[in-house]
Amino acid sequence: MLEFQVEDMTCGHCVSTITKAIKGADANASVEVDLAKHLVRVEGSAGGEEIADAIREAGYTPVPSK
Ligand SMILES: [Cu+2]
Repeated sequence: MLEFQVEDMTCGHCVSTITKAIKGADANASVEVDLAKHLVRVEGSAGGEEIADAIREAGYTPVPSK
């Protein structure tokens, strides 16, 4: 499982943008978001860099936390 801290993810719109971006990089990924803690958890086949790039391209700043 991959986990990212995304401090600039602040509302439901951010959550859906980020979720879509991750699924664009890995269609079968399961994405779990804890908005209050600004955490994004991803279970899938893509690597951490690939997922981080997708989040960055969506305009957010992921910091790997695991
Ligand atoms: Cu937002």
